[in-house]
Amino acid sequence: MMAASMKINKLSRSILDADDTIKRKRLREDIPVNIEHTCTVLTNESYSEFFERYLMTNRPCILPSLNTDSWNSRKDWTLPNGKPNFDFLRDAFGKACVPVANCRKEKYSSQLKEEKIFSDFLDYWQSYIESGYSEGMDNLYLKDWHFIRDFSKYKAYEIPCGFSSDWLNEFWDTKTDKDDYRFVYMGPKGSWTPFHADVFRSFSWSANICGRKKWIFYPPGEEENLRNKNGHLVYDVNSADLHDANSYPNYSKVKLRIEVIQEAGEIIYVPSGWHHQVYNLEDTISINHNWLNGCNVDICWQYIKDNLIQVQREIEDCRGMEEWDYQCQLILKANCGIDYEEFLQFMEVIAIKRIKLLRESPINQKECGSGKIQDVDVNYKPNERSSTEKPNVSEYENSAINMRLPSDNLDDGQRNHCVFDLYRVKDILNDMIHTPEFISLPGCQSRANMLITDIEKITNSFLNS
Ligand SMILES: O=C(O)CCC(=O)C(=O)O
Ligand SMILES: [Fe+2]
Repeated sequence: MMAASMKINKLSRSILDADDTIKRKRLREDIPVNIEHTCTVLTNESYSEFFERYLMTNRPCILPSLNTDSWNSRKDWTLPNGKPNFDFLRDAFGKACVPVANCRKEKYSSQLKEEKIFSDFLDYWQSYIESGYSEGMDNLYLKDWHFIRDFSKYKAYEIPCGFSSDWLNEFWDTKTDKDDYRFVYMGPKGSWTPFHADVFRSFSWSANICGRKKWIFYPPGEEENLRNKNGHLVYDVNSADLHDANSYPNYSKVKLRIEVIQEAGEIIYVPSGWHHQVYNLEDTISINHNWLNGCNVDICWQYIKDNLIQVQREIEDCRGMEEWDYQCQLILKANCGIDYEEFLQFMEVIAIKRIKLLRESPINQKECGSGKIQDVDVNYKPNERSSTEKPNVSEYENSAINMRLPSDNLDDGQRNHCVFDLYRVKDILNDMIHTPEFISLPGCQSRANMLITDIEKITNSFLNS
């Protein structure tokens, strides 16, 4: 099992100066018509620039293979000719149970999926290659394999520093019903992923261990033109159906579609809410993560609120029923994977870790409180809290989020990052406490208010120092 970890990188102070920076920087007018191939090697030194240039602006880019050249997976999983090393993969991981999609079979607007033993999948893949990718055979795609969860001791890769502010995995690692958003994909030439945007409208990054992918992107908002008359998103953006104006009445309004090829070793960064469809142009293996942080948490929160509105519409006819709001939250959790109370827990976990870090590492010990707090590792399990219990900072400090905190005192750049994160959480909390469905949840309003007060206390002492 992988211990939860958080890495705090350095952010320049300028990020804290303009309060509206994020939304201002995401303006639709300056969406590029091409995906930039940067030469950025993601290091501690380039972190702040990458953060401001791509994460805050929510613009995609492709990063060079220098970022993955040292990964074990690139050495062990591939042959010198760039093809997958089937023998290594079979010996090392053959017994694992893996999710496999059938790219030729659509079911409920996604690909039909089944579980397979990994060595059987590899046998299939090799025979498909030997058949010359016969049309008569299925095209199977291993996807969404929680590889790190299954093989945590094998260090397949290192998370590139530009992607390390990852609240999503940081939070999910603290939960008892652990889940994560760290995946391996393996598919033969011609395998593909239908049109979608990522879970919770998170970011994703995807690194090609071997092979090549073609990505087709539509910037946020453009997907509205790719819905049929019933409001369903098209499954395949290359389908001829789109040209039938009766079925897809808004297709002619599409302004921008961007295609890009990602080569072996390169990493693509997929921003929040950018819908995409992906093809493997060769036998391809990739590693990807979904992640969220202060740059896109507002997009995620808006997405959850929009989902609740949809749920409310669906069960409008029983609005008079007892516990209608509660039922809506249950359906929201089922549809979306999270409900309002859990989203509050998410914000609490993220904020309280940072408050703790700033308290442990104050610039001015007298102003900021008690100075060094002991490292603790006890039993806090966020999802066991009943919604009426109020959290407080000390409760989280005495908690078993087995976290790997920076061992030394934070430097200025890391403190800036914590403050940036806390500002972003505070923005969300301020929106929550003005949302009627949130206010009506027992105990949540006071928890949010308490956290806002704690955040203000620590960030004000930081700014005044
Ligand atoms: O590589 C693929 O087939 C899909 C990957 C994807 O959708 C993503 O990384 O967001
Ligand atoms: Fe995706």
